[in-house]
Amino acid sequence: MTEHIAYIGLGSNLGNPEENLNAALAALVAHPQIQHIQSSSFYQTEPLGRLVQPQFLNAAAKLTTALSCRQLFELLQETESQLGRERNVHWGPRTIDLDLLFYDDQCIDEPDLTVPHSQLHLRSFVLRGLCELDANRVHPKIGRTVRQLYDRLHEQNFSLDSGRPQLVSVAGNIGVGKTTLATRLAERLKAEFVPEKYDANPYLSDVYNGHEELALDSE
Ligand code: A4P
Ligand code: MG
Repeated sequence: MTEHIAYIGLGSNLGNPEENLNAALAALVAHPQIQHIQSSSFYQTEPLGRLVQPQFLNAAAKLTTALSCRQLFELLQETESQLGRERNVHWGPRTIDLDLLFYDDQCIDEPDLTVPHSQLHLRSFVLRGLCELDANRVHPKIGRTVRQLYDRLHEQNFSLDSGRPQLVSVAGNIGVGKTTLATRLAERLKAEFVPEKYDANPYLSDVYNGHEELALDSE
C-alpha cells in the first residue's frame, strides 16, 4: 500500500469555529485510509475577501493516507457537507472550509482541482500553519520553502483577480519609449507605476561611457 503525505488547510468563521475544526480533524482521522494526522495550532485571522464577516479560525494539518489525490479531495468535500457547510456565498462566512494544499509533490491542474492549492503562497493564514508543521517543505511549483513564502507576506493575505494582470514588466532598448508606455498602462489599468531607479543602477553610467559589455548587467 503506497502512503502519501498531504497537507490540508482548515478554516471556520461560523458557529463555534474551534469545535468545527476539531470535528473536521476527528472526521478525517476516523477514515480507515487516513493513518495519521497532525494539526498545527488553531489561530485567529482577519478575513480575506470583500465581505464584512467574522474573524476566521484557521489551521493546517498534515496526514498520511492511501487515498489518491482525487479521493482525498472528495473526502474533504464530503466532510464539509457533513459538518453543515452550505456553498452559497463565494468567499463568504462558512462553518468549515477544507482545502487540499499539497499532495506529495504532485502538480494537478483540472477544472475542479488545482494542487498545490492555487492561492496558498498568497495567504498567511494558510502558510502560518504549514510553517508550524514543516517549515522546510518546498512548494513544488514555486521552488521556495513554506517559511520563505510566509516571511515575504508579512502577515498579509493577497488575492489574485484572474480578470486583471498582476504585474506587467516593460523592458526594451534605451530610448524606445518604455517610460511613456508604462505610464499609460498604469493609468489605463489603474495600477501602480514603478519606474526603474536610474540613480541606484551601478552600471548605467558605465554603459553610457562606452562599456557596452555591461549593457546586460544594467538591465
Ligand atoms: N478547488 C480547486 N482546487 C482545490 C483545492 N486544492 N482544494 C475548487 C479545495 N478546493 C479546490 O471552493 C471553490 C472551488 O475550489 C471548489 O469547487 C473546488 O472544486 P469552495 O470551497 O467550494 O468555495 P469557496 O471556499 O467559497 O471558494 P474558494 O475559492 O475555495 O475560497 P477559499 O480559497 O477557500 O477561500 N480569510 C481567512 N482569514 N481565512 C480563511 O480561511 N477563507 C476564504 C475562502 C476567504 N477568506 C478567508 C478564508
Ligand atoms: Mg475552499
